[in-house]
Amino acid sequence: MPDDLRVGVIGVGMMGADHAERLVTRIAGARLVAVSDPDTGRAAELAVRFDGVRSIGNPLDLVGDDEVDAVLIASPGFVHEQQVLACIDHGKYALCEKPLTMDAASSLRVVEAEEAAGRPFIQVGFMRRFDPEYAQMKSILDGGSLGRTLVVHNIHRNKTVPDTFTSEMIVRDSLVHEVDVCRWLFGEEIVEITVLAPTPSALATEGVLDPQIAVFRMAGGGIATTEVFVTNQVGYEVRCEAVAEKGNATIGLGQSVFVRTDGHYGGEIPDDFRFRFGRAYDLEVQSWVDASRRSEVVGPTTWDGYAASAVCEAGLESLASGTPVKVTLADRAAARPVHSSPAVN
Ligand code: ISE
Repeated sequence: MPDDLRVGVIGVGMMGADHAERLVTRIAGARLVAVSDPDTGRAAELAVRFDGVRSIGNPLDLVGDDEVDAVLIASPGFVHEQQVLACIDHGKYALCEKPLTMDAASSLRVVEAEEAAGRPFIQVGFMRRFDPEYAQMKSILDGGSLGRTLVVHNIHRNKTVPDTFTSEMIVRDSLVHEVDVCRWLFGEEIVEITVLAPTPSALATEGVLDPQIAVFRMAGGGIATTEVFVTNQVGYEVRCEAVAEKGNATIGLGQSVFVRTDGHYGGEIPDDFRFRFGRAYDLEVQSWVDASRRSEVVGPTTWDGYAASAVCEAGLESLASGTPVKVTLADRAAARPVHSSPAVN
């Protein structure tokens, strides 16, 4: 293995700051060397907390910096395309938070840029694949003892989201996780999506369709349902049940320590994804660092990011029309196995 991977983080809001801290405190073989954020005060504040970390104003300068070997992109989705393309241009490995980009056409440009470069550089941050519970479920389903998977039911609830979170973001930023989970669990593409919205919660921001219910039809005939409810008030709840011919598997029941006290019994519900998926993020980033040091890319690919963007784009069309919308992928689909990335236990 070469020396430590020198990592720059672009975007140090909630998720980027969490990743920066993770790189410094929990990841082996990596060194955080630079951060960049449009809020330069926020970047500078984070940089001074750790030794040897520079704050670089322009994210593209961070990508091109000679002392940065690899880039973790945790900026908002609408700037991903430019930043990811810059990484490919400079031949630098990147872990890009979901969504890969904002629509299918721009995600396909990223796939094509990697193809033109002759090898992959980008891992997409679909971290549920690294969550030990999801990974175990995947290996049980792939093991075949339950027979063929017929149906998957997902629940994805956030306690609250910022007032700026729109109906479209519920599809592109939240539902996109289940889009990837279902492609990965079934090992097939999604060929049709319907997104329906019941009467919104009175606690949702005015005009925002929350909750939403999505139905995916899989290429092999399976069906998946997902409830996304981003202002559910209770806490962060992500569950998944796969129903197969001879049994079913459920994850996300949150059955950790069960306490009885003061007339109540039960466990804790985490407030947000940083806690529920903390271990998954650690495993994801460690796996990215290890692979980058070996000059490899593992985990979700740009094709996975592209397919998810295409499904979400069709999902937005369905949300507007209330009718099912077919998903059409570029011709390369045949050449790409859906679960090209290994399950990580
Ligand atoms: C956020 O961006 C995430 O990725 C979380 O996992 C998801 O639960 C949340 O709804 C998104 O806003």
